[in-house]
Amino acid sequence: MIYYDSPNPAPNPRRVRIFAAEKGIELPTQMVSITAREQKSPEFMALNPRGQTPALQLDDGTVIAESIAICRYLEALHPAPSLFGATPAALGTIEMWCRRIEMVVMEPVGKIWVHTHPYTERLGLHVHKEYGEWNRPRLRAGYKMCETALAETAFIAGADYSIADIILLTTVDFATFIGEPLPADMPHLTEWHARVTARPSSAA
Ligand SMILES: N[C@@H](CCC(=O)N[C@@H](CS)C(=O)NCC(=O)O)C(=O)O
Repeated sequence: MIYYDSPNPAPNPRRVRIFAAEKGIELPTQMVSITAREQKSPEFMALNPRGQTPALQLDDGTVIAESIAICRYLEALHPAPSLFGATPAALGTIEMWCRRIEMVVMEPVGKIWVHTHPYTERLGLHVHKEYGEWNRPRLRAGYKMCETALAETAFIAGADYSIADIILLTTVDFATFIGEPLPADMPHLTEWHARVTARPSSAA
């Protein structure tokens, strides 16, 4: 098995590293440099036609790309501790939060990154500054949804730490890196961030 990884601040490969750390799984790793554009090399594109990290190549050659698909594979191999939910209700609630975070937090962060950040401008991507700016209040609204939920529960999908916390943590840290720190008027989200950052896995 080879895990094709990229260093921080890339948020998606970090999801898998945190997930593996929570489960105590060691992943034989090969680094792919995003700054050197190695993810767009013909060799890597043959593994993952999206030209993105992470990707996991199994011993029989099968390639699983998409961070959450890799985590699901690892969960099936190592069911305990369950991070996708051990009961039908937990499974549904965790999945709901994963989708919400992807759609209302990660999505605006990605748009702010691509459309306002000097790094992506240098890459010559198709940049629409106004659209990037329009996503800043969308991100705040996404954070507000999390803030309201975290007033009631220790973790984003309930009483237990889950994959949804991993998606939110990696997204928040990447947002901070691109100049969008957590809003100062969201104390529950700020406390949650300290709580999940205190876990040893967050160093991944
Ligand atoms: N939906 C994918 C997103 C993967 C992704 O956006 N990877 C970023 C690193 S965080 C990447 O490879 N960016 C470089 C590029 O798109 O060329 C996942 O969850 O794995």
